[in-house]
Amino acid sequence: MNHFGQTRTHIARNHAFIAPDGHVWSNLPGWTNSQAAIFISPHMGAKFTMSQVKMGAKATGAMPLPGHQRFMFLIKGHLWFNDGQKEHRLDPGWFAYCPADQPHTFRTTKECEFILFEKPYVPLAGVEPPREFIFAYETDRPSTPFMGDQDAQLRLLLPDTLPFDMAINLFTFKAGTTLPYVETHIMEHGMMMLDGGGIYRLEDNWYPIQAGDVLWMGPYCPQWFAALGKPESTYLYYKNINRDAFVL
Ligand code: UGY
Ligand code: MN
Repeated sequence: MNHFGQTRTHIARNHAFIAPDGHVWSNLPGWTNSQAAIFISPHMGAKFTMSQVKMGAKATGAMPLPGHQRFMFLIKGHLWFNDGQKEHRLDPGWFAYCPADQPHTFRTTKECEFILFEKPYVPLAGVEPPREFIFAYETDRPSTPFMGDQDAQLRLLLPDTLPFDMAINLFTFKAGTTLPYVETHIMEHGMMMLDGGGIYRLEDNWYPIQAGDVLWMGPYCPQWFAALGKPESTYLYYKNINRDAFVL
């Protein structure tokens, strides 16, 4: 379908709404038979990257840059991930956390897709950085009501402890549920709507949002969400945490 110059995508100085109609896929250095759409990057002012990766059959991946950690969340197919000790099979809903500079490889037999976050690790004096890989399934993590609201359930996929400078969370809202207030905070977010949808407010813009849409919220971007029209809405999102404001 030709959209005659129309798109829902909107890139602002401190936030972005990225709809699937505009995705452009490109090769990743060192990877074979794989392509990525890099939604969020330092080129737009973010301090992390968020991409969707499609790996073809019999494809292989490469390490991130030195000092960079990585988080992979499977959305289609399956991936074989080797942490040097053993090979782990990751299916949709499974995720892998790779600490910075920990050697690993991964490969496919058939096609797969995942959401990839990468971030330079920010060391903290006196605290040992994470050294262990993490492999788990989303419901292996407990879900807790957000600020007491049973209809807004938050799942932290990574430990919220000082060695970790990033969080990746799943947030599930019953239809008609909202964030309790318009949040404005120093931390950034990169998020993808996985199920359902609603209305997302970013700064003074209001976006109808549905599964497959991606948002970047820069530092201090006022943000609010109302889930509409489906039994439940779930989004996956990144947040930088646990560091002094000057290096967060
Ligand atoms: O973790 C958060 O800041 C979360 N409540 N923000 C959001 O969902 N936009
Ligand atoms: Mn927030």
